[in-house]
Amino acid sequence: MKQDDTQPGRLRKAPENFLNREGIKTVFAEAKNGRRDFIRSAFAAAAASAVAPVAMSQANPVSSEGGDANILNLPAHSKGLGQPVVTDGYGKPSKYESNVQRRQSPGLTQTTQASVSFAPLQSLFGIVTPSGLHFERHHQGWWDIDPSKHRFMINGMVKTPKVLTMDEIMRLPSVSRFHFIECGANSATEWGNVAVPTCQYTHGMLSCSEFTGVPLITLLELAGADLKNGKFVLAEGADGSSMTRTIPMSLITSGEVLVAYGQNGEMLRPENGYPLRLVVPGVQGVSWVKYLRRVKVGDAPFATKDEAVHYIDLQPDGLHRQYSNLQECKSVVTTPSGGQVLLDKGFYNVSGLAWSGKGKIKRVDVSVDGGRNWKEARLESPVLSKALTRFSTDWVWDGKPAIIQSRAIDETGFVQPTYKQLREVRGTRSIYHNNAIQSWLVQENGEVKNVQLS
Ligand SMILES: Nc1nc2c(c(=O)[nH]1)N[C@H]1C(S)=C(S)[C@@H](COP(=O)(O)O)O[C@H]1N2
Ligand SMILES: [Mo]
Repeated sequence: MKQDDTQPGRLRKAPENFLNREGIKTVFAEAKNGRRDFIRSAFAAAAASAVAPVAMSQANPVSSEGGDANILNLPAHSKGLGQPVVTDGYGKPSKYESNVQRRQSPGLTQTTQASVSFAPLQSLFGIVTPSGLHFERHHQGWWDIDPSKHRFMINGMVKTPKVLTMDEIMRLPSVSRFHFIECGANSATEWGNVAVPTCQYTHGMLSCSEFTGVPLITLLELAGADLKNGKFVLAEGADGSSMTRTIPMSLITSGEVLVAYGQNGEMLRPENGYPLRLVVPGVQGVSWVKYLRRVKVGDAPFATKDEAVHYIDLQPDGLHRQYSNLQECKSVVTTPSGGQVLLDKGFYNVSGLAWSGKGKIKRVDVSVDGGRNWKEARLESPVLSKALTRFSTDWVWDGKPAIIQSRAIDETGFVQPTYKQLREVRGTRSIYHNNAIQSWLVQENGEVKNVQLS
């Protein structure tokens, strides 16, 4: 891929190239001016190039034959004394990585108190999101709560209501598990048509961490919860949004739901709910209540504001669907993706992420010709249930326009839908739960653009 002018040596073009007003205007204008026709004609002109497995050596990804002769001149860092150990605070990424940041979307109205930041998926490897790059969604801002003062209450249909301190919770047997969290509104801007340029904004309300905590069932049993008649649990946060969500008891008795304090080997970050958050694997982000202060056992769903008015799905017949908890099978190619620039023809490792709220990813197919031909991608291990799965495949770009897509299939056999299939069932005016196949157009000049095929 082309090097970013502002960052010598980088392989990826910085996403903020698309944050300037002109760039955003162009993307919107193109989307309006019948971009779909443009794509169709551009694509029809190009011979359909199928994905072919090719060994790296054959494809020769290194352009200049002999390489840089400067390799023989030792730089200062090979001859002098380096920096001493870092003992003055928390370790930080290289200054050359300062482009890799959470960002606010150019496709959303900006408020004075920003409430969503998107994870830079295009710059990440593997399946774990570094905690400082985890997306954020705050309904009423974030807090850094003093853990010594934080209390967690269990009440409702229980024998003995309890109020626990963090110390009391952290004495209990704990588990650590990798899970993805995806906001139900991820990809919401794309329901009507192309709206934002990069995968940071189309898919970046998605992250995956190793969470550590106590299974909620352990805490419910401590309080003597009525597990026979108690069919639902209300989870409540301690921030000003009074975030409250109903969790079905079946998810809790399976042992999957965690009252978590750990994230990627350390305590949760304040933005992500420090010191305590609910982890509800496979379920949309809003149910992962942060700053968790109370769970209440009940015998019916609670129909609170965040489940009666928000996070509901408008259907084509005008009715709303409530409690669409599970995040269905979905995937996205993160390299190459919108905003990146391919350096030249030749070999590229096409790589992306797949996930399903119903369990493990079984297979991911990749197409480079807009869905006419598909090839099964490699799944990187580990492939974990309700966690991100990394896939990749070999591709030799012939320099002609190409449309790159991925299609995930989970262990239940669910196949990720095309936009056409999704819109047939869900219409075009929905907000939440868009799991359609994403398309990236690689143009002849190497620039990659967000497009949709009708
Ligand atoms: N207490 C509380 N919990 C909350 C929220 C909130 O605003 N307050 N936002 C919810 C939403 S909508 C999402 S998508 C996730 C976001 O989690 P994150 O900020 O750790 O990425 O937290 C959920 N839990
Ligand atoms: Mo969300």
